[in-house]
Amino acid sequence: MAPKNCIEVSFEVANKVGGIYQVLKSKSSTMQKFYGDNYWTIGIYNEENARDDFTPGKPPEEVKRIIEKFESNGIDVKYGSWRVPGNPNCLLLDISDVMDRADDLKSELWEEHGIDSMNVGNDFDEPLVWSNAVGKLVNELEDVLEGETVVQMHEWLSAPAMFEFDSPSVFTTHATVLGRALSNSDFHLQEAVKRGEVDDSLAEEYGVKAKHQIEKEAARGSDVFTTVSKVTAEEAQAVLNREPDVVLSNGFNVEEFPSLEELSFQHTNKKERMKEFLRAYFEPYYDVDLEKDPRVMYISGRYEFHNKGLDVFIDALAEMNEMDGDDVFAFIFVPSDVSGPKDEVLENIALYQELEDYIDSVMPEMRTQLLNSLTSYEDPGEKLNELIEETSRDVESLQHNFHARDTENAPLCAYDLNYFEDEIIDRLQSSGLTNSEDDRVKVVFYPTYLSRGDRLLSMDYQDAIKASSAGIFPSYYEPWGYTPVETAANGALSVTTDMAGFGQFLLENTDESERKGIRVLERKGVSDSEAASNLAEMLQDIVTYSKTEITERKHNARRMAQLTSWDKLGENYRKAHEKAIK
Ligand code: U2F
Repeated sequence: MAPKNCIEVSFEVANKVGGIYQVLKSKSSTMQKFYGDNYWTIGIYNEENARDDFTPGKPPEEVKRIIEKFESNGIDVKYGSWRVPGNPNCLLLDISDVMDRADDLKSELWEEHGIDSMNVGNDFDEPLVWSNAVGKLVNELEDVLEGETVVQMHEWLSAPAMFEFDSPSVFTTHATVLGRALSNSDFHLQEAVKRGEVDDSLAEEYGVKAKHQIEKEAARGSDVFTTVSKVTAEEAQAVLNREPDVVLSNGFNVEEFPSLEELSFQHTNKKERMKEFLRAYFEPYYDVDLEKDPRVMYISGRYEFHNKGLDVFIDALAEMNEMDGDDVFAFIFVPSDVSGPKDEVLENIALYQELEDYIDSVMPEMRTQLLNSLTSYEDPGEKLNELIEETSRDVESLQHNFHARDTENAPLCAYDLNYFEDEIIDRLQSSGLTNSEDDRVKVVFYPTYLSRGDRLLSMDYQDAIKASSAGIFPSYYEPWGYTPVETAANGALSVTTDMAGFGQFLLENTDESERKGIRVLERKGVSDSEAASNLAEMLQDIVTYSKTEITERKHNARRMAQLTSWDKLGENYRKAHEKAIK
């Protein structure tokens, strides 16, 4: 028997942070198929994100009473719907006025659960205060909802809610906090997982003690414990000492994306925009060949240098840099702490735009004079000549300004960072990728989330994918990995690895001959340097595909992404919820 109501709790409901947002968003219509109007989502209120994601609404009477109760207790609960397919019910909690409760809650964590949060950072207090309020809200909601309710929670951030209610619960972890921290260091996580035990004391050493303890408590105490792939299930067992009851592989709805025909049209337009950016970025220093269809690839994701395979990606680019072939452009879309776009880059773009505006402004007059002189029997073409002379003078001066850079290399990073030493820039420089004229591989490190109003690329992330040829994700630690799936859905080729949940899913469900559009790089039992060389070969292969081959492979990539459709994988959530009720 399935429960009648489902309350889904996550910090990423209507709050775009990372991969969990994508899980919830893409799954939303499937959940509504299961639960109809009895599907509720609960998140944190973040004014900026809510503006794009949340439609306020008028709450039903019984919910209004709950909201009033919370209000008198200092918490503003927003009622409405989340603007994702299906527009599910959504409650967002604004806890900004009650943050001073964090200390009392930490004492409670210690006294009642033995969780030591003495030395936590700022990123602990907000989820704790929010999650505690969520637990209380769930209790109230349960009282007014008819029939049985299951509460589906994601990540340690929502876990403290469980300490407040008794409803059947499913706790899903999308990685383990400790596993992620260990894996991004020199620690051999895979070996420890194989041995079946990862020592708790490591959590303190790696600065994640409180989060780890909460996660472990949630894994232990939930009715049903789940994670997103087999690889993370093994890790969870070793790190949290409970074997997940169900694996909830991450689905995706490719059918919500434009058709490949439509994408091919969009690719042409968006690539023009990207080429303009590359022209403005590099041409002030030297010529780059943008006339032939340039190959543009990118990596994206959180700044976890080793986990996300940034090291292997850069090393592979460095090897490619020594190989023969046309110029290749590589973007690194990895957000970091930035103060703003580099003045130098902004100036280059402004000068390029001046050139563009000037050309746009003289074209109509040039056209008229040209037509005049071509059609007239009397016009000796003097005006046209004058105009051409004047235009050449202007153009020369504009061109001079555009080429006036006295440095030889184009910048590696499009933004100013708020700190000195950066691992990505250091690795680029030490591996000889310096954006000099001779480099075959030109790199742009773009350390911020993409947005249309950023004054540089002026594209959102989805558009940047559409403009590119391939997304490369050589992850070492990746519970699932949405980025290669999204890349394929947007009509570009992609690379994942056998260490990523999604990569393993492909290996288990397809033959090698079927995987033409999404390649799976071997990282298991392979040294980093060997993986980088294999990736360099793969990339060299990808940038030399013919047009027909690319089209064929793009179709194949879409088919691969379709294998993860929520129509099929959503069933696992239902199973987990039924189990929790039992
Ligand atoms: C875990 O989380 P992650 O946040 O590391 O998740 P990814 O799967 O790498 O997804 C990153 C998301 O960020 C988005 C992009 C992805 O959906 O579309 N994004 C963006 O919106 N703008 C940008 O400029 C760049 C990226 C875990 F580590 C993953 O393995 C799991 O897949 C994930 C969900 O279970 O949870």
